[in-house]
Amino acid sequence: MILTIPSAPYMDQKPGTSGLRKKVRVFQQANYAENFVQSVFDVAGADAGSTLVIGGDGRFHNRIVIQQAIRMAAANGYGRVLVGQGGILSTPAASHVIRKYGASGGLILSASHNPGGPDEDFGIKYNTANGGPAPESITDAIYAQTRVIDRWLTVDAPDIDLDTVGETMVGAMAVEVIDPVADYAALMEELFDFAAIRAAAAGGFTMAFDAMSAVTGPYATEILERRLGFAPGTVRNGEPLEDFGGHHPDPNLVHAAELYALMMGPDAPDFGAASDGDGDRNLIIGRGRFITPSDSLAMLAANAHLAPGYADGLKGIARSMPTSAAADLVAEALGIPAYETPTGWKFFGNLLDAGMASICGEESAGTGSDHVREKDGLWAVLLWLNILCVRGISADQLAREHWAKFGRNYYARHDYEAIETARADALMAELVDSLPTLAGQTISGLTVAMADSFSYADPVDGSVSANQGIRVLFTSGSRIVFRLSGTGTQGATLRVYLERFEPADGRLDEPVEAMLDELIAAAQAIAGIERHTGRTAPDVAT
Ligand code: VG1
Ligand code: CO
Repeated sequence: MILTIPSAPYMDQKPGTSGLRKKVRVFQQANYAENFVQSVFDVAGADAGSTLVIGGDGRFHNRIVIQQAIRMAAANGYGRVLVGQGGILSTPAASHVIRKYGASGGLILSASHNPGGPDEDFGIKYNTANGGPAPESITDAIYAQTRVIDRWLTVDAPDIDLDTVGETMVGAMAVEVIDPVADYAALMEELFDFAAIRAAAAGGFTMAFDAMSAVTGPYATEILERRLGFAPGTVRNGEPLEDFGGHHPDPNLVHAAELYALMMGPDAPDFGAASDGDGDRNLIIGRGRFITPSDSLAMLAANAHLAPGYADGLKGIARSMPTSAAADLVAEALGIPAYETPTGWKFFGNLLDAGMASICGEESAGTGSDHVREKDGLWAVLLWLNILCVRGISADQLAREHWAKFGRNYYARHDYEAIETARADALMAELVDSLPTLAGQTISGLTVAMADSFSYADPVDGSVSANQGIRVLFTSGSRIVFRLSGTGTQGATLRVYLERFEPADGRLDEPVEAMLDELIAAAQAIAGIERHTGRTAPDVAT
């Protein structure tokens, strides 16, 4: 029997860069998660009997929302729910499961790289039938619905056993608990030269993978240790924990400091990598050589043909606007189009569906391809392994060779976290006001060539997304981008992206900070960061 539970709207359920993210305590309020899930179902309007995928990154509060969402799906007319065992599905695995089983969509319960636990973050994201994050037209409609919602639907049924693979009925709906790893691992075997990687591992090639006590542990253990033969212990922090062991599951140089120290030390294995809370990000560090995510995108694109899944070449390369232009140079050399989209994976979906791009990437450690419709952490690690093992060179050698051919885009991102929202808004408003007069000015020795607020017109459906970040381009080819984060749950986070290009015959192996000195000073001057926020240095530099 379907129960209609009266409810009242919460006015703060606007999805950000990647779904709705709030503190767990916010999600624990009566009807809070239910209102959002019901709004998703109301907007999705799935055909009766269709399939819904549900998975999460295993963080605190996951199981409670999963059980509730299953009952609500039954009441909303879904015919079947596929849910990962233990409530676990990495974001890319969920995307694959949606596509493989023809589901009408999926709920991914994750706050990704944000910390987890009773006092930390939780999140809900809706993906559509193509396996990708719902586009803005849908997230806007979901938000509108959350502001008027007055009821949610459920059935009277007990919790299901999430830990045992198999099928149960909830009302008239079938719920199938699936192995979260099997389908994904099979897809990776299709795309990559596992034999070459296996041979290298057997021949002494070593690696370390830090799963950061998040969702990728079971995937990495199955693929790297069992199928590819890397030594037991290659996967570190491989058990998903509800609070990620108290750490931020964000694979950058600050939060994956232990891996970085290992890779720069005397006992470094040949290759190091890490992934984030929900398994869609990747960190790549060769022995003695950190590869920025922007460079990683370019280097993977330049060598992707060495993997069986990409042997026919790439159709195009897409990157988010703040990501460095290194990938554009590869696209130009390959004679394929390059696309520049706003931040967030949802903007790549149309390009991938239309067959206009094969590989996409973001400076925030997200890389992926048309094999799914999400960024994919382990996919990037496996493509790196495939390339290195087939070519028999190190990550450091590959990077040097790449720069010697294409030049180097020195790059860093500076994050100023938990700024008072009003101050951050004032800083951005003042930046916007200064745009008409910035061009021609010389700041910290750098002359501004062009400054604007980035607006994107989707080449497939024509939809326009404005106000996607402030770009300041200098006559030297350097660039600064300013934007506010859309994934934080506390105050505002200002992101400052710094990029300086050195041509192939330029200074290719200098310390990054030193190369970006002038740009860092210019960013302070242009945005008045200290004046607005009182901060003289970022909280996180990656
Ligand atoms: C950040 C990154 C963005 C990424 C998003 C989701 O967004 O900058 O590139 O797509 O997180 O990543 P923002 O708005 O905070 O800058 V994840 O791994 O949360 O799914
Ligand atoms: Co993520």
